Amino acid sequence: MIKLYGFGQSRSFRALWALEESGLAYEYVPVTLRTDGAEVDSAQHPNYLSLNVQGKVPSLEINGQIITESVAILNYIGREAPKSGLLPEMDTLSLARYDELAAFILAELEQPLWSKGKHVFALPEEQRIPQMLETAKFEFAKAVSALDHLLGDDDFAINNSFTLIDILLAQTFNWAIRFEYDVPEKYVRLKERHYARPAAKRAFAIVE
Ligand SMILES: N[C@@H](CCC(=O)N[C@@H](CS)C(=O)NCC(=O)O)C(=O)O
Repeated sequence: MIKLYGFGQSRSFRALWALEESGLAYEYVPVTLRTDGAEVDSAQHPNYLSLNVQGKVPSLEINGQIITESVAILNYIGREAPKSGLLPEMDTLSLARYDELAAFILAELEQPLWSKGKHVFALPEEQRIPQMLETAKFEFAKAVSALDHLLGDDDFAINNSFTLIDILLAQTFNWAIRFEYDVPEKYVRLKERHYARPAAKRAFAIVE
């Protein structure tokens, strides 16, 4: 049995959505972030820290083995559910395009969003730098322009079918919208199109 540890619409939502798309059997275990480690559902509780030393989500437990990092978890789900098409059979070049987009979304597109999170609430107060917020907006706009060149005009990012990359993109733009970044209309529409999928709605109902 697969167990997903997650929190709300955080990065763990990517994995929850992918599990709903995959048809795999799983259990969802909600944890709370930045809460007192004495609370049993806290990601700072010793039980959770023994699974994920950083006290972060998502974590996926597979027969007692723990996998962290949302992209590794998504790829695991895609490989375990080949019929879902989430991670389709690809030639080497398409696979390189897939890896390129996954790396870009994590290293370039989400980083300015996480900068805001870190400098508004996640870092200890004495480590926060308020000026980072303007820099983060600037970096996000640059990443969005670069993404325009990486994506084609299709409804889906890869091979004109829904894959894990579409989950990554939609969840990251949802995050940007919630954090009040300037998101171009076409990416607002991308997010809305993919969040209208039945599996996304089911995942959303679990966390709301
Ligand atoms: N690179 C990791 C990042 C995981 C991460 O930072 N998760 C955030 C939630 S979106 C978290 O658990 N933060 C806990 C904290 O900051 O205390 C991934 O993609 O899974």
